Order: sequence, then structure tokens, then C-alpha cells
Amino acid sequence: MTDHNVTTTNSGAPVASDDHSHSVGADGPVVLHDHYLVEKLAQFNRERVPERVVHAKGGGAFGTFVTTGDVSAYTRASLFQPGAKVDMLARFSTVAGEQGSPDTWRDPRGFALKFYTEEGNYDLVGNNTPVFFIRDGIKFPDFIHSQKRLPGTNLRDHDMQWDFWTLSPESAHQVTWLMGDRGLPASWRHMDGFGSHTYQWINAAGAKFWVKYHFKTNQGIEILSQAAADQIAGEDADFHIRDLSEAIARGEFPTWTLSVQVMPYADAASYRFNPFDLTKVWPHADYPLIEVGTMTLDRNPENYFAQIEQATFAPSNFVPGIAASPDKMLLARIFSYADAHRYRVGTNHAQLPVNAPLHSNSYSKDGAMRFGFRDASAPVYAPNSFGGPHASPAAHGDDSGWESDGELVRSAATLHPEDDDFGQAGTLVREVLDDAARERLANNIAGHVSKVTIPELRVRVLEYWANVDADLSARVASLLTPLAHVAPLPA
Ligand code: HDE
Repeated sequence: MTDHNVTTTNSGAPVASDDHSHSVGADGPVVLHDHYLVEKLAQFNRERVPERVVHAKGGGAFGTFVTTGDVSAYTRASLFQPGAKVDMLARFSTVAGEQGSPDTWRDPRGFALKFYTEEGNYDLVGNNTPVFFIRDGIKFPDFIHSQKRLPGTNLRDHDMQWDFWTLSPESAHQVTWLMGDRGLPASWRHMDGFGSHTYQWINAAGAKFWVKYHFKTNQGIEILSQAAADQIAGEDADFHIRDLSEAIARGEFPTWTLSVQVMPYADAASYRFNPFDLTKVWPHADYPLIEVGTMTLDRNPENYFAQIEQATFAPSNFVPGIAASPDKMLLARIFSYADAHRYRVGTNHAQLPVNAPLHSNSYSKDGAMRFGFRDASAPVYAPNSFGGPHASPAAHGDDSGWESDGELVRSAATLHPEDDDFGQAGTLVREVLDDAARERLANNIAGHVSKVTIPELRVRVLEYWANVDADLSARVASLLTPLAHVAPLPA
């Protein structure tokens, strides 16, 4: 009877041994034509793809999204039509930590979603916070450099972090979120998700709207104290990966309710905040939440590397009825992610099963690791006379633009009445947080700033917080531990 459980080479041939290399006599030299030995060692050397330059540590699961509401007045996107149900993938992550770093470091959490729709994959690559540290992508590499490691010691450094933040006042809103409870979620199941940016929706009649996405966890918000997070970081670096995987294995499928804020297209120009500034929210009193549907995660990946490490999410993956907005950060991300995927996973990353759309009619061909292809008789160019695919403005919904004019400049728009850097952070502190949350925030900030070694920088940090809220700044100052050692600001 044929034994179908024999180990093979990568090319499928049975192997003689996984214990002994082929050698001249038991103690003699190993022979080079032991190609299985060579294959095992060479393959082992090539098991890693470059980790994500940010959001390297993460985990995820598959599931479904069901549209239970009716937002068809605002978008023609098939996945958001009443009753629509699509398969999806979610990946959650920290930002600054490398592969293997603790899940419970204080950080925003990535909230990356891929919806496998009939009109293509729709990727919504957000965070567990509704805003971000900066409003222009040109600062992103500098921002990340300041949050990661010093070039000399390769150590993370609180002086760097607070130097960047206090010299970038637009960061105040997100840093308030980060230093507050949302910076340490108890699990990925117990945190909200946001698209963060303002996006454009276009309905079947071609009418345009601006939207913001909110995924509200139905498990309730649960947080970790800094002390608990520090302890868990030492005991179980994979605490959040384990929690999600084991919950799904137990049949406890986490769900989130998606709602959107919808702004009429014409409101943008006169709104009190720049609606495309990623450091700002739209107060819900201005544009209330409209329920769209439910996201459920109910299937663990079968293979982490193939399905999570190689998953590629891109803000450029729009579908008809959903498009970009003038948000400078979103426009920069639309370049960056697909570029990162070509570098990190490969030219044909979108052909991998986890990234492949339900239907593809692309003229792209060849490139490393190509294995999907069209019929040999199919033309490989457009236009053509042989019935090949053709572009279709109607199918694409090619009306996803906006008006724009003016000189080429390098500046941030401050045309809206309340476009300052600290106002919304102050509102968050004074009107959204309760006393206990404010006390935790002050302690978290003081704990983090106590590791700042430059006296002038500590002064600047307290001024930064005084711009957010004077009482908070005073509380932080009272909690700061004395300088361990004094490092002067570089000349
Ligand atoms: Fe990212 N970001 N990002 N980011 N980001 C990446 O893509 C980038 C930003 C976010 O689970 C990278 O494949 C730029 C905002 C998540 O696979 C990279 C800018 C938000 C993930 C990249 C931003 C995010 C990434 C790293 C400023 C929330 C993980 C490797 C314009 C709204 C997705 C990669 C996953 C990953 C670029 C800012 C969220 C380098 C240039 C704002 C959740 O392409």
C-alpha cells in the first residue's frame, strides 16, 4: 500500500532522511550533491520577508461584514448596500514595535480591514484612534524615526519622542489619545476602530458625500493600567494575538458595529474645522453616527505567515462608490502602501490567496512569482480588437473628484475658524474624559515624561500640555519624578 505520508523535497520527491546528511562513510565529508541538505539550509536562510517598517507586530483573523442599515443614499459601493454580506480579513497591530515586541506597549493599534467584494477588494486601513499625530505625510518618516530607535545605541528614547511631539503641536490631540486609556487596550476585541481619515462616498446618482468611519466594539472598551501592561509585556509578548486566537477558537466571535458620520459635500468649505485635517475629529453633535452594519471575526488564520505576515492592505484599494478626499495624509498613503508591498512581499503580492480579489481582469503580466494568467489567446494590451477587457468610467464611477485651485504652496490650510492645534485635545480632556480617566492620563504622561533627561525639554513638555489644559499640565508637573541625570540640549 502506498505510504502518502513520506517527506518530500520541495519538488515532491521522497527523501531518505531528515536525520543524516549524505557523507563518505559515517564520519566522512558531506557530499555537495546532497541537494536535500542544501535545499533545507538554503530554504531556512530565506524564510523571512522584511517585516513591516511600522506595524510590524500584529495578528488577525477572517470574518464577515453584513450591511444591516441603509446608506445607499450616500454610496453605491456594493458591500454597503442593504443586506450585503462580504468576507473580510482584519489585522490588528502596534505601531513602533518590531516583530516579537510586546503586544502591550503603549501605542496606537492598527485596525486594518480587507473586504473581498464583487467589485474588488476594499481596504480600510485605520487605527484604534480617530486622529493621527501629523497632518502631512512628508513628516511621517521623521515622526516614526523619533518613536523608534537612536542611531547609535539602537535604544528607544523619550527625549526624541517628546522633542518631536513638542515641536509638532499638531500632534497634541493624538498624543492625548495615546497617553490616555486608548493607548493600552486590554485586547483587540475590546477596542474601537476608526478609518481616521475623511473619505468620499458617491451614490448611484453620482452625488458625493464626505464620511468618517467608526467601528464600535460590541465587547465594550476594556483597558490595561500601565503597571498591568508592563507586567504582561514581561510575561507574554503575544498577549493580544493569543487573546484573539483563543477567543475565536472558543467560539467567542468578536463583533464591531460600523457607523459613519456623513457630511454633505458642500459643507466642507465652511465647516468650523478643516474636515480633511487628520488631527481633527468631527464632533458627533455636528454629524451624528449613522449605523451601517456589523463586522464579525470568526475564523483564525490557518497559517500566520501566508495569511497575516504576507497580507497587504492598501488605502489605494478603493471600490466604486468610495474614493479619496483632499486629506494630505491619505493622499500620501495612497502611494506608500502599494509601494511597500511591492518591496516587502513582491511584485505579484496581490496574487497571493490572502490578497487576491474575487475577480481580476488586469492586463498586468509576468514579474517575479507570477502564477495567475489569462487565456493564451487573450490580448495583453488595450485597446485591442480581440475582445479583451476595456476600461469603463461607468463601472468605475469615475466622478470621484473634488474642486481645487490655487498657487503651488508648501503650507497647512488654516482657513477654518477653529483650526488650532490644541482645541480638540483640550475638549477631549475637559469634556470627554471623566475624573478617573483624567487622573490616569496625568499619571501616564508623568510616567513617560519622567524619562526625559533634558531640563529645557521638560519645560517645553509642560508648556505643550498647558496649551491642551492648564490643570492637566499642573497635575503632570506635580507627578514628575526629579531628573535622574541632566543631559543638556545639543548645541
Ligand atoms: Fe501607515 N503604513 N502610514 N498609517 N499603517 C504602513 O505599510 C504610512 C498612517 C497603518 O496590518 C506601511 O505594509 C505613511 C495612518 C496600519 O498590514 C507603510 C503614512 C494610519 C498599518 C505605511 C502612514 C496608518 C500601516 C508599513 C503617512 C491610520 C498596518 C508597512 C502619510 C489611519 C497595516 C506596510 C497592516 C502600515 C505608510 C500613516 C495605519 C510604510 C506614508 C494615518 C494599520 O506603507
